[in-house]
Amino acid sequence: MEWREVAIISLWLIACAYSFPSGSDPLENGLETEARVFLEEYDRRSSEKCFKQASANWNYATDIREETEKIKLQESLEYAKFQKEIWNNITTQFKIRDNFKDPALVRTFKKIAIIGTSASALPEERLKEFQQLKSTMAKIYSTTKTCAYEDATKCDLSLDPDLTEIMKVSRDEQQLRHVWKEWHDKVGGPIRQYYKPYVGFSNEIAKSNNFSDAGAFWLREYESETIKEDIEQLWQTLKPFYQQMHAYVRAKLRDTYGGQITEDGLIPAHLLGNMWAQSWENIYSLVVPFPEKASIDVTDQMKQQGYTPLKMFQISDEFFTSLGLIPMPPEFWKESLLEKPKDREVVCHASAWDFCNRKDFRIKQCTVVTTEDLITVHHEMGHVQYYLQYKDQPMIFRRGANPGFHEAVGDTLALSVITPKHLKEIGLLDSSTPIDDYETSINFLLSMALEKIAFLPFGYLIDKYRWDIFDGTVDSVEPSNYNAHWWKLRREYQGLKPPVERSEENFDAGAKYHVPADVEYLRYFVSKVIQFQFHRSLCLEAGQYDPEDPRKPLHNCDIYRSKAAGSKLAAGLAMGSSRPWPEVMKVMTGQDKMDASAIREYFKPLEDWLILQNAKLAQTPGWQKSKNDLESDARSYLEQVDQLSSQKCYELFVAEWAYATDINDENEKTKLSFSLDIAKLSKEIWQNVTTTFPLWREFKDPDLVRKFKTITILGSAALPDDQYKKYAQLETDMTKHYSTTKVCSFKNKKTCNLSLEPDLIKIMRESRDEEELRHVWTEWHDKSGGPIKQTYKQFVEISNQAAKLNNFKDTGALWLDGYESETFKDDVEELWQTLKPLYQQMHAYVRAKLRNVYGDQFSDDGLIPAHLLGICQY
Ligand code: KAW
Ligand code: ZN
Repeated sequence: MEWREVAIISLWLIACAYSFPSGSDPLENGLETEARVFLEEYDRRSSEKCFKQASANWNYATDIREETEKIKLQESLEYAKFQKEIWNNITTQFKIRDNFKDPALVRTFKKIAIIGTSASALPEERLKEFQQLKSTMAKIYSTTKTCAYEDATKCDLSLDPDLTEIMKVSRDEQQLRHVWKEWHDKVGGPIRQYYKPYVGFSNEIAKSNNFSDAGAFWLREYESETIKEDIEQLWQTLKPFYQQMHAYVRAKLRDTYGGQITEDGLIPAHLLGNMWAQSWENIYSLVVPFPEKASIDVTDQMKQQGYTPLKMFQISDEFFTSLGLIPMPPEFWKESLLEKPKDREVVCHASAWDFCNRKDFRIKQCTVVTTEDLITVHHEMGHVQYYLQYKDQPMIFRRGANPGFHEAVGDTLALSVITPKHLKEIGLLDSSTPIDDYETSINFLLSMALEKIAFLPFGYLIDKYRWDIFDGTVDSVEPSNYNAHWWKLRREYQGLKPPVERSEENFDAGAKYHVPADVEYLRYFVSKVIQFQFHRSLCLEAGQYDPEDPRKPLHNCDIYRSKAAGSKLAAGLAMGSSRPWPEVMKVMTGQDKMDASAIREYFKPLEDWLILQNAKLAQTPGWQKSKNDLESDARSYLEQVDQLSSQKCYELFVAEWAYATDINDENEKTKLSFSLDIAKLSKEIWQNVTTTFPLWREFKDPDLVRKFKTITILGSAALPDDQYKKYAQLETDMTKHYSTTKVCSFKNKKTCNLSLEPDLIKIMRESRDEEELRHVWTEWHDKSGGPIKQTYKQFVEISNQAAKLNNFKDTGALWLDGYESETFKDDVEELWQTLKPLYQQMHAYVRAKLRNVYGDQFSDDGLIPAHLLGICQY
């Protein structure tokens, strides 16, 4: 992108008319006056340097050769030297630049300083290495050829136009798969080795500018602290609509590709009419809602009418000027490259150029006569229109209000151009075709959504991916999972899967232009949202849209020939980046925020139709998560559960403690209600787990599986609420009875207030009076055990019922499960058998000794009466 930065930095001077406005404040600090003089000189020099560099870049991009590459690299180093020099001057001469009174001056210096720091971040040798690295990646992308499906020896197919065309028109799954694989293997693969060093260089430069990494450095252009959150929120608002589209398209693709669409709900990435599955308008014919009604694919018409690339640009220019906007200057028509030359290699990916001399603006595009390219032509023309509108700004402000604005200009106009109404007007749609009926509108809106809505997750994930690489998230997980992470995001956001097996030999992100070309991509996501805000505002201005009038819906609006709309647009564009973007947006739309309401409104009839249609076709929007994603979701779910249940557990224990230390009705009630609460919570968790993570047993992380095992064994909480209540009451009744049973004294039969602890225990321990011991033993067993026999029976029944709900045969089996061993019962038996002889020796010895004390109590059977052993319970 260095040439564009050049374009932005230069040209500030040349004529006083557009030089930096001099301060009118007579008290202005002398340094500020000096600063203005400095800036004028800077502007003059930088525009010259920019022109030189842009020319060298152009010569390379329109004729890829070693020689042109060498010159391009030399010029970019020259330019960096100049930036370094400026940086040194600024830091020595204008140390207090942040305290200038004129805020425009402060803004200017801030922007120049960043460019300067970037150039100074690396010593010349390393900068050269970095530039070479980028050039190599971009060259691989632009010059790679692939082999044909029908003929493995024919290996001269380029992306533009060959592969793009096949991806667009072929419905042969094998051929599509072949083309997809060829491109991704042959471009992504070789780029992979350069990408890591590229990331290192990029981060180094970002850090020298006090940004945490290159991702944060890119985001600075949006001048907002909350940009990441704002984007995420926009995506969340639009995601349900995307998922409806995805479900509908998936169902339709099944009709064509049958078995390719599998249970997991993911769409294979080669079936969507585009190499990156980034927009899907090329499969319109496979998914058209009302085939008998009109469609806006006017490619055939264009061909029939003998359209050429030049004609497409003229049509676009005419639309711009119809709004009172600036026509393309003669230099544009003379110097632009609008078709792919046959005699040399060029960078075919479209771009729009500013040569920083206020005269020379060009487009380079390997234009093909299709509807899709007609839109791209408008897109590129939008960039040039922006250049023309802000050409009188100081160089440093000759930039989009933010990168998304630059991408949105041409697209905004194209929203009018592509309406059936406009296509009729320019003779691309037969004037007798009915277009005002519901079915035609749905056809039209679906074709638009295939371009705009399908694009959204792609527009978001490319930079999400690179943010994760720049900030180390990706490398820190595993040494090298660049490609796995790419497919993780492709799956998560777009609901796609690779058509063939991928590995870490591949680098599929590298097969998308902007990755090797080092172009930030969030701009296109932003553009897709804000172009509808611009469209709505311009349509209101043109009187073409009325929210109250159903005959004037937003999607039918065509601003053609509206000077009012044109001047509103121009007012915003002419500001360049001289003010923060919310101010510019305010000028253009009256709003100062990005907002999805316009795009939602535009597509509202289609969204409603899709919801209904999916319901009819029994299509559930969404797709299966990958095991890894499920595992990390599961992990965070468990963390939540842990927090919640430790809180609940604490409350229950407080209540149980209160009850155990003061048995009364009130405390009993509280305790029971807390335990019911916990049982309900456990059940809810169990239900969530079984619906959200039904396959938790297959998780890779054994720790996670263990945790799930624990929380999915509910114990008594598995009982239905009323049964659980009964169970808890029975348990409380029994333990209460045990704890509160009183018995009568042996010595004084009328005293009946002896408790187990300490009274009975003491007697059992200390008394040697056989009759007293027998009395106490009998009293305790009769009074504590006897009355709960019925309760216990019920308790056994209900607790077995709970065990069964947990898939155990009875409560005993559930208890044993806690020992996590299949052989536990046998193991215990074996232990017992080992210890039994010792026990029997003890028994015989104690029996002999006891016989000395209680002689007549012992009979021949060898048994010891249970009340003579000192402890009550035996
Ligand atoms: C798209 C955009 C509009 C309409 C349909 C579309 N389909 C897909 C996209 C997004 C994206 C893509 O192809 O993935 N579109 C482009 O890349 C169009 C090319 C560009 O005009 O955006 C071009 C890209 C570029 C950037 C930097 C160096 C080289 C090429 N951007 C510019 O020319 C440009 C001009 C002025 C300011 C900023 C960028
Ligand atoms: Zn663009």
